[in-house]
Amino acid sequence: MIIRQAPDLTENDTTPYALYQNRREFLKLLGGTALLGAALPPLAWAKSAFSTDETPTDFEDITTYNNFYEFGTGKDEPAVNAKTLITSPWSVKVDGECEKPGTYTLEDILKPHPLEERIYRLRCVEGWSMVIPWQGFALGDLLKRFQPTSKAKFVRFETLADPKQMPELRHNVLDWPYTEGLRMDEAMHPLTLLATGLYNKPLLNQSGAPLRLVVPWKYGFKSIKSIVRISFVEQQPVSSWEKSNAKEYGFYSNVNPDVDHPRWSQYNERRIGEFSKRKTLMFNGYEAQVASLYSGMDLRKDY
Ligand SMILES: Nc1nc2c(c(=O)[nH]1)N[C@H]1C(S)=C(S)[C@@H](COP(=O)(O)O)O[C@H]1N2
Ligand SMILES: [Mo]
Repeated sequence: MIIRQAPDLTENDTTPYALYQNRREFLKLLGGTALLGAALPPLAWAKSAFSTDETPTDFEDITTYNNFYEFGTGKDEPAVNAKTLITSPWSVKVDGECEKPGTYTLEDILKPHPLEERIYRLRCVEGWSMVIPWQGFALGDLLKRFQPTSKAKFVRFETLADPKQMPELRHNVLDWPYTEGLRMDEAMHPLTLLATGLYNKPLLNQSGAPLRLVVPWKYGFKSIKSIVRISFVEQQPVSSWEKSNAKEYGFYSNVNPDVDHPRWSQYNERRIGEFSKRKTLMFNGYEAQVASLYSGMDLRKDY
């Protein structure tokens, strides 16, 4: 087993927002939607100390093999159906236990935050995984701006729920809006990312445009897409998955090869694009960085 050293947290290797803005201007010059999927000149993204050096999964696989139940439960459906999602204008409602609640435009949200590249493993609870080169910034840097009070023990997130844009909302597969939550220290952890792009392109709708969470040491379903609401709360929130089946989906949902899902083993995983299976790593390989968050907890009970 490969044991990675914990990265140097003080290393500052981010891409300035100005550079990102220039790039956006540049992309506009090249001309709108024709660009999607086209080869783009590489931007000198500084690679985060948090990035894995494993080979990223193909762009095609990352953007056509998805879970986004609002657009259908088939893996191929979000890429086809999510075209109806309107991502501009976009705003995020911030409420609950904080000094600066309000409704913020996407521009307000993004402006002060330099984007950086983070190449992360993503492990779905169903037993497949990918390696995704995200662009984004630490969620904690955003949350601090809203000045959470001492009562804020958890953060709750909601995805947009608009039946006009999301065909699957007609069916009660899950309790909409899709809801997720993190403990405050998990939300503030420097690995926890708000992603705005992948492979140097703005997120496609199926990937959770314009803003999605990425919590790489937890099963993929914690990484909620197309976020429209962030709430600071005192009580542990109940996610859509926990509500649908609490025995199978707990609040923590840390990747853990020693704790099986009630209906299948979590011992190994299939990396999309690969044939043979590989062993699943504790905390999805981020043990050195996050194990201390759970010291003293029984991870069989708090699954
Ligand atoms: N709103 C919303 N977010 C979601 C989901 C979803 O169905 N709806 N699926 C989750 C699951 S189960 C996984 S594995 C990841 C998949 O992300 P990807 O499609 O970008 O690989 O998104 C998560 N976020
Ligand atoms: Mo998943």
